[in-house]
Amino acid sequence: VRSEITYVMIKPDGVQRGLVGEIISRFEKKGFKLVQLKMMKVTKEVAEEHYKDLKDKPFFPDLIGYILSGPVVGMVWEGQGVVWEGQGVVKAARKIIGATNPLEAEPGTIRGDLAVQTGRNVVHGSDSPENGERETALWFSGHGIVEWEAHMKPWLVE
Ligand code: DAT
Ligand code: MG
Repeated sequence: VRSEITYVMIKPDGVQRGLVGEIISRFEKKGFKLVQLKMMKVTKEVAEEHYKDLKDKPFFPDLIGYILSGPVVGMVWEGQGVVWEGQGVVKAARKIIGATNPLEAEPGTIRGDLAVQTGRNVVHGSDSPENGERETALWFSGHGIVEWEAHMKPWLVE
């Protein structure tokens, strides 16, 4: 079995505000391993599939409009032994991202530091290992991840 992965996406506001480097840098500096990365124009089909669990929510049309409003940067991160509260990179990445509502996100998190509104919360992170796999397959349409040997792991974990 392969390591747990999470799909992280810089939303159109993050791209337009010039936060791509800042956001990537936070995961990179934490010690996660980048295994996929792409800038892309989103299609309605992919956006709706990505957020299918929310399709009955009143904010769904606005959410899809937001995600379609400009290019996004999608990436996949592996945790390299990171475990937080018994779970891997998915949970740890969401800790770095912060609460859905940026006004409730702690300072030091991406949303807590860089965003002010739920409807412009700059970044997405998978909410389960299953969704990490599902979203990676969806956004990278079966291209999978790049297998490479990162040499930092023994410097991150005992
Ligand atoms: P998250 O992005 O933290 O995983 P989610 O999966 O519950 O949050 O919702 C996906 C996105 O939908 C979220 O980033 C912003 C939008 N959203 C969620 N709840 C909302 C609400 N109550 N009003 C407006 N937009 C909302
Ligand atoms: Mg979510």
